[in-house]
Order: sequence, then C-alpha cells, then structure tokens
Amino acid sequence: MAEGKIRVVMAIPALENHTKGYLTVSGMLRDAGMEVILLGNELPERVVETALQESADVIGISTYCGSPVVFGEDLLEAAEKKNIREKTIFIIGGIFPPEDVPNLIKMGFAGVFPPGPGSRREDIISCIRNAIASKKPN
Ligand code: B12
Repeated sequence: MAEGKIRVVMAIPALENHTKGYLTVSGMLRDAGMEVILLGNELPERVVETALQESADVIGISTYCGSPVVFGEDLLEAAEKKNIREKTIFIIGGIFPPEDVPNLIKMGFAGVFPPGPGSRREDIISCIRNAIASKKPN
C-alpha cells in the first residue's frame, strides 16, 4: 500500500459496453481517497499483470452482460500463477444471475455487489477496508 493509499485496479471484461457502473464505482473509491487505476476492457491475464505492475491491493471488476463466474475463475487462476492471489482483494459488481453471488464469494471474491441497497458507496468502501484489515499480519 504505497504512502498508505489503497490502490485499486478497475476493469471491465473485454467486449462489454457497460461502463457506467465501472466509472461510478471508480469515482466513489477515488473520492474515498483511494488510488484508482482505470484499465477499461481487458482479459483476466492482463488485469492481473497490471495489478502486479501497479502493486494494487484490490482488483475491481464491473460486468453487466458477461459471465462473471467464468471471468472470475480465469482472473483468480491468473492471480495464483503470478503469486498475487493471497495478497489481493477481489471485488465484483454489476448485473448477473443471483445464483452467481454465492459462487463468486465461495471462489474468493471479498465482495459481490449487484445493484441495490447492499451496494451503496459505504458498503463497497467498508468491504475493501475490512478485507485489507483482515489480511494485515498481526
Ligand atoms: C445503460 C445500459 C446500457 C448502455 C451502456 C452504456 C454505458 N456506457 O454504460 C448500452 C446501450 C450500451 C447497453 C448495451 C447493452 N445492454 Co445494457 N443496460 C443498461 C442499463 C439500462 C443500465 C446499466 C447501468 O449503466 N447502470 C448504472 C450503474 C451505475 O448502476 P448500478 O448497476 O446500480 O451500479 C451499482 C452496482 O451494479 C455496483 N457495481 C457495478 N459495477 C461495479 C464494480 C465494482 C468493482 C463494485 C464494487 C460494484 C459495482 O455498484 C453500483 C453502485 O451501487 C441496464 C438496465 C438497468 N436498469 O440496470 C441494461 C442491461 C445491463 N443491459 C443489458 C443488455 C442485455 C445489453 C445488451 C446485450 C443489449 C443488446 N442486445 O445489444 C448490450 C450489451 C452490449 C455489450 N457488448 O456490452 C441487460 C443485461 C442482462 C443481464 N445481465 O441479465 C440489462 C440488465 C437490461 C435488461 N434488463 O435486460 N446497455
């Protein structure tokens, strides 16, 4: 965490046109004092590569018409290969089938945020802060 600022790489899956959630959440995190790296449309391997280069604490994915579980599996696998899975916090939001939510959490996402009352600014920010606190060595 450079200079105490939480560093977040934000991305949307390749071929996805929904950018509003991505930009809205990126703005929320920036307003909360986090360093946000906007990656745009990318493949999971490139997202991980950027997170590694940028020493990111968090990877955030926004998706509305993709396959979050497939993308998530590829993302976590790529992070495992680059040895950053354990130290990185993964969060995802957007619109997907409700049954994907428990699956994404089981896979290792610290927070899953579909539209609605559980996805307010404070919910997302406290999820990130709590996940980072729980990863810090005692
Ligand atoms: C705007 C819009 C579009 C615009 C996008 C413009 C743009 N630049 O973003 C356009 C017209 C391009 C579009 C295209 C399509 N769309 Co569209 N679109 C929408 C719409 C109306 C709004 C989505 C949106 O921008 N919301 C604004 C955000 C800010 O609000 P929010 O989602 O509540 O955001 C919160 C959470 O989602 C969460 N969040 C979101 N991302 C992230 C990321 C992180 C890290 C975190 C922590 C949280 C988080 O936090 C936010 C704050 O609380 C929705 C319907 C709807 N009412 O939601 C359909 C919708 C998403 N679209 C849909 C579809 C099917 C399409 C098309 C495939 C249609 C077509 N046949 O061409 C194409 C897709 C093209 C493509 N390749 O991507 C479907 C998706 C179906 C599904 N997933 O089940 C929807 C749900 C419409 C529907 N009811 O069928 N779309």
